Amino acid sequence: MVFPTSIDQLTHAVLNASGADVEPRKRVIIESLIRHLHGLVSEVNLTLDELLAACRFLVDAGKISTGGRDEFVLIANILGVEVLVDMISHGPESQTAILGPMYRSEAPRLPTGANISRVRAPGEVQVFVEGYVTDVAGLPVNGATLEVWQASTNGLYDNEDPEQPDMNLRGLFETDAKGYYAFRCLRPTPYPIPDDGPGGRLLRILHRHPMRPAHIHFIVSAPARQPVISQLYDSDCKYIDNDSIFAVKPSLVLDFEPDNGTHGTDRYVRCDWRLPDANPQA
Ligand code: MBD
Ligand code: FE
Repeated sequence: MVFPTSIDQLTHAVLNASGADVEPRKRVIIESLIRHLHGLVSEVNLTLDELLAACRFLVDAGKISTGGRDEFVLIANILGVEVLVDMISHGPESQTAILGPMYRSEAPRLPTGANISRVRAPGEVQVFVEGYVTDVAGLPVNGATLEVWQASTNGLYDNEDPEQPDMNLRGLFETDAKGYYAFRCLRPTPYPIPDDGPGGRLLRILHRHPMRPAHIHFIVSAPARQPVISQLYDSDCKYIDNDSIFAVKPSLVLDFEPDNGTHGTDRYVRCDWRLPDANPQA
C-alpha cells in the first residue's frame, strides 16, 4: 500500500486503484471524471461544507425525480451539457437538437393531419405542420415514424399538469409512400423550464432566467436509419436568441406563416427531415 502525501499522488492513487479488466469505455470516462473532479476541487479549494452542499443538491435532484420528472437531465441542460453532447455526436450541420426531460414514449399513434391537442387551450393558435422525410439522397422514406410533443399555452407539458389529459399534445405519425407527414398542434409559446427544484436553485444562484423559446419536439426514425432527435423553433419568439439551455440552432428556426384558409388553422409551417443511413457499426 502506498500512502499518498501530495494532491498529485492522491489523484494517481485513485486512478491506479482500478482493476486491470475494467470495461475500456467505462475506464476512459470514469478516469477522466476523477481527474477533472480532483482538478476542480483543487482549483477552487473546495471546503467540506461546500462538498456536502453539492451532495445535498444531488440528493434533492434524486428526490424530486419521480413521476416522470428527470431533474438530472434538466441540470445537464442548464449546464449546456446535453447541447455539448449533441454537437460532438452530430456536428453543426446536422438537423438534430437535444431530447430534454419531457419526452414520453408510447405517445398515441394518430392519422395524418390529426390534432395532437385533445382540449382547447386558453389563447390557443392552431398550426398545421407538414413536410417530407427523405434519406440523405433526397429519396422519400416510407413508413418513417415521427414522435412529436409540445407544452400547452400555460407553459406546461401534460406530465407536469394534472389539468391536461394524459398524453395531451403528444402524437406519433407515420409517413406515406411519398415520405409525407402532417399534423395539427398549438403554435408553441415560450415556456419556463421547471424551476421549483434544484435546477431552479442553480438558475437563481447564477442570476439566470428559466425561459425556453417556443418549440415543438420531434423524434424522426425509420428502420435502418439513424433517428433524428430535434426541435423546431418559432422565429417570432422573443426568447429565440436567449434560450435558458442554449439549444437553438439557426437551421431549426422557422417562420410560422399565416395559413390563409388552406388547412383551417391559423398558421402553417413546413419542415422536411433527412434521415442519415444507419451507422455501419451500430
Ligand atoms: C424542455 O421543455 C426542454 O425542451 C428542454 C430541452 C429542457 C427542459 C425543458
Ligand atoms: Fe421542451
